Amino acid sequence: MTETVHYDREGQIAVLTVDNPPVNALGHAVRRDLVAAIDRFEADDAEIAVLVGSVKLFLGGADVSEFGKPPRDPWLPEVVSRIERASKPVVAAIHGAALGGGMEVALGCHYRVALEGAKLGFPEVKLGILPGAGGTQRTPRLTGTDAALELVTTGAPVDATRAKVAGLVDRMVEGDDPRIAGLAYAGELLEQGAPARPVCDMPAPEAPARDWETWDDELKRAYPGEVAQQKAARAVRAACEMSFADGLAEERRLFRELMETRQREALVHAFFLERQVSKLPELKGMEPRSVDAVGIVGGGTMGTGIATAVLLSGLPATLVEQSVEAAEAARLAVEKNLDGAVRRGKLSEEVRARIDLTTTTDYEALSEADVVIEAVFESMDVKRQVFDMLDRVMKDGAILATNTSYLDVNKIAAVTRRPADVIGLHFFSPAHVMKLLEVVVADETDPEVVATAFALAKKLNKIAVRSGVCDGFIGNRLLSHYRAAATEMVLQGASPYRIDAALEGFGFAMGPFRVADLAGLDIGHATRARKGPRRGEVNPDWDDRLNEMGRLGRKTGRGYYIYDEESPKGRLDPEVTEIVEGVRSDRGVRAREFGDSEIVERYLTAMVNEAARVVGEGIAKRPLDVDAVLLFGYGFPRWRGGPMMYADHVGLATIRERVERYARDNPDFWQIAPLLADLADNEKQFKDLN
Ligand code: 3H9
Repeated sequence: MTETVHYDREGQIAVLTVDNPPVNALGHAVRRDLVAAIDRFEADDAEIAVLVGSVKLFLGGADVSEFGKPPRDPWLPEVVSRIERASKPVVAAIHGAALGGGMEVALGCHYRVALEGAKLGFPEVKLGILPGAGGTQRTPRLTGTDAALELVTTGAPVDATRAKVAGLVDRMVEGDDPRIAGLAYAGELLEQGAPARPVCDMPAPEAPARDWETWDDELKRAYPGEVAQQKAARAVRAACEMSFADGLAEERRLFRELMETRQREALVHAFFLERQVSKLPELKGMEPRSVDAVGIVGGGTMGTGIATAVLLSGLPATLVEQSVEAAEAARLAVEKNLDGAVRRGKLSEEVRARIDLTTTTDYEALSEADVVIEAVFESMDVKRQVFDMLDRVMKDGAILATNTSYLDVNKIAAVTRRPADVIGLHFFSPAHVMKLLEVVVADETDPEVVATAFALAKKLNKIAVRSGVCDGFIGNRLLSHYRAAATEMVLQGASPYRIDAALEGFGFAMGPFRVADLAGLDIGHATRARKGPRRGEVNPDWDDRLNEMGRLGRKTGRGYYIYDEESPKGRLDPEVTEIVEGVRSDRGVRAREFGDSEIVERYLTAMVNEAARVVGEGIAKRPLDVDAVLLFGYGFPRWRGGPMMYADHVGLATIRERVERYARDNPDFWQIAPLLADLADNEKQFKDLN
């Protein structure tokens, strides 16, 4: 049995060091060893103890991988109480981070010192739960109720300085060694004869300055559909209105309720899939190539967004444009993005002053780049010309990437003498903000190049998902399919506004027609012109009509919605309703009613069915890759875990039955994906394929 908490002495001070890499999660062994270490401290003649973390942080919280499994004693609340009940004082010395259960352990200690730069907080709500080891009871006793509500309901950590101001820690010190900081503070406390000081004995907190109803209303508004935030607030309320022991029991009850929810399951799935997407069997043991300089070709919205993302990661970037004017315009666009990053607090003024984009019209300037990302006009001819040029100037071993959103990467690779070094890197706009990056692996792409793309994505702070080559890759292929399902519903009688509202009610950031307005109706128009309607797809004549009228969406102030000063976020347009009704009557369609649940079901069923095809064809390696694409690039609600998890929750037999039912009206469009049929037949789930 390995020991996860080491015990040693410095004079009269006992030092308890938690050592459970990589993040000192409070799994069963650590909980057990913490109790043993406190027992030893009590039996020892040491007069005070310091608790520190050995890895890069103090404690990362409960071990999330234990969620949903049978609990094992001792539970974290008992561990925290055991520390708190120690007869001699215990000091927490926090560096790096104290999160969730980790922060709760710190609150069980009698004194807290945090090192500059440490992050402290309660991310539990982001996992669909609430602090379940006394965090909702002890925090308000230290910080007051409003600050505690802010901490536990947003899940956002605060830095050591703010933690000190809020009263979450007693001290904030400079330095980088928590042991030294802890020993110094403990030495002082010893000299003062400071006693154990349990937070549970402190007076119950007052009601919040903003009353409970206001808090409740605000949480409902800020987190529509989610339950954890409101329950976390109820637990804090219990701290104000009950004894400490009863408050703890109430916290436990609410915690257990949340543990049983699908939201919790979905959010934990999202937490792990952020990390699992980059763990591909084909990359095991593969060393990525080193990337010290990045080139970008094309200074439009995508190119400048990508250049911004590269610069924000600390890598130098060189951007090639066709003319001096275009290069200058690109430089200005990147500067604007960087200034925006400073305003949003993503970049310090000091670092901002040091970074600068190199722009040029000369491809030779890319000859030393390790990776070049092409982001020129979406045309095979233009892309092939660019790749021909890149093939001539780039050094051996450099990676040639295309940001195409649907073109065949194999055909682009084929113009070069080095197809093994060619890959797709599909960024989403705005590229310096959006988390998702589709890594499109062509037939001849070298696995080392794939590994480098994943390493670069990490450096750029992106979530990379592997996709095979097909029209639209994973994300846009699904999008065009579920958009088609929405179009079919409009033709049959649902208004675009009703569809948007129903899907936003489900939790999507935006409904499909709002998204179309944002992207520009000309984009959808061009895509349809290129591909023509696919099996069973309704051609949305009204879209073409709006397009002809110059109503291209947000950028022209009118699309499906009207955007003006009065309604910057868009308001309904009766003219659109008229146009749609005109199309229905031209086609002899008698409109029928659609309820919200039918809208949501049809839309998601189309998404799931096409996703099953994408997985079945090997375009996505695993269902979780699809979930990641939809969560991080297409506004799917995180607390629902993604379309594949949604399908597993609904049941694949039900999804199949829906497809069969819809197929009665439109059998071409609603063809069941073989993988979906197969899983439903065998009573399996998508998650079995992860
Ligand atoms: C809680 O505490 C509930 C209590 O209130 C109540 C209890 C009764 N568990 O992110 P990284 C893994 S809820 C298990 O790349 P970084 C992670 O999967 C918990 N595993 O590192 C990855 O594994 P792999 C509240 C965890 O340096 C590896 O560690 N706490 C956990 O970029 C490295 O992770 C949180 O929500 C965990 N808690 O960031 C904190 N955390 O190598 C969640 C990480 O196999 N964690 N792993 O892919 C984080 O925010 C970041 O991981 C952290 C480090 C900031 C700590």
